[in-house]
Amino acid sequence: MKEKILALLKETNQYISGQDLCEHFGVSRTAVWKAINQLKKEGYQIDSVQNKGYRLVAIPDILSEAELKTSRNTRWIGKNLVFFEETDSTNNQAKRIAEDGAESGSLVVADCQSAGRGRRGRNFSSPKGVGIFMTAMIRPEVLPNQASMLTLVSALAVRAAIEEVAGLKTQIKWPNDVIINGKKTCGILTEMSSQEDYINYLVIGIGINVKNPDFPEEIREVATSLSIEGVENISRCELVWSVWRHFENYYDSYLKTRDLSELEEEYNCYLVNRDQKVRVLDYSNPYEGVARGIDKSGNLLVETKEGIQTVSTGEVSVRGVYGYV
Ligand code: BT5
Repeated sequence: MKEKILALLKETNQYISGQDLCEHFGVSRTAVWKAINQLKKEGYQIDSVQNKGYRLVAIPDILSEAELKTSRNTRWIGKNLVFFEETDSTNNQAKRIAEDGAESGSLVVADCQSAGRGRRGRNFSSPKGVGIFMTAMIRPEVLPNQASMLTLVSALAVRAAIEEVAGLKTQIKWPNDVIINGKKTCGILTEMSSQEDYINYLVIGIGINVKNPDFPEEIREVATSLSIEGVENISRCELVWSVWRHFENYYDSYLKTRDLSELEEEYNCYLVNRDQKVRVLDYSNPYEGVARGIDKSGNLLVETKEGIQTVSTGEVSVRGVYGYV
């Protein structure tokens, strides 16, 4: 009921009387009153005027199931939405629903995570009320070895969304970080369940620091948020859907060729360490070179004295020679 009333208030943008709401939804006055009170408690500013009714005055930044569902403007991602105030990891939840047969495009969103994960068991800081932690589960009809490129596709989508919603210029640190002024504002973790030549499902987990005023000591040097970069008042819901709208478009381009032929040029424009010295942390054999950009399979091309080395995702980390980027 709460969600339906919210949707109607958003749509009309005028006073609607309690009586009209009762009739429209076929419920009692008390039910309407309860729903309105719940919405107010969540932070919606609703004007109630006797003889006129209710009007939605302002929507604060609320990450909730009702707000997400009433603001979705994607084509297919998030039609099936699962929301948690808190969960261990949205990637774990997305895998659970995938195993239970959820449809491709299902989206899990959380306001905070108790066990947010990065790559290779690293931790991803996921405090309450300030960030976005979300995972889309898709069942792409591509080969397992074509799937890691979707991390790069997602990074493009996050970059475009941050520019659209916050007006901030961002760059991408290959393969999976979105960077503002040399610091990380978003990390992406793609995981897959596959057989030899078949993907059961893929989960794309995205964590964005939106309103974090500060970070734990151990990541203070490398992390930033959109508010630290000067943009307050961001609607996290708007940013969620902007990411997935952009993702849908980039994903269409990717599916045409099942590689990054159409996207490689754009990705390279935003690559933070293009033409910079990087250190490739290949465990057995670390080396330095100059990053030249990605190829159409999403590999990073690193020029060394021995020639161009092709670095594939998952195997190694790349660091700037003088710091994080
Ligand atoms: C990542 O790994 O950056 C992938 C992060 C993916 C997080 C999302 S949130 C939704 C979904 N659910 C999950 O459980 N995960 C996904 P990696 O490249 O390995 O980077 C991890 C490193 O980033 C850490 O070792 C820290 O140095 C740093 N870090 C941790 N938390 C951070 C944060 N909030 N912002 C910026 N850097 C952070």
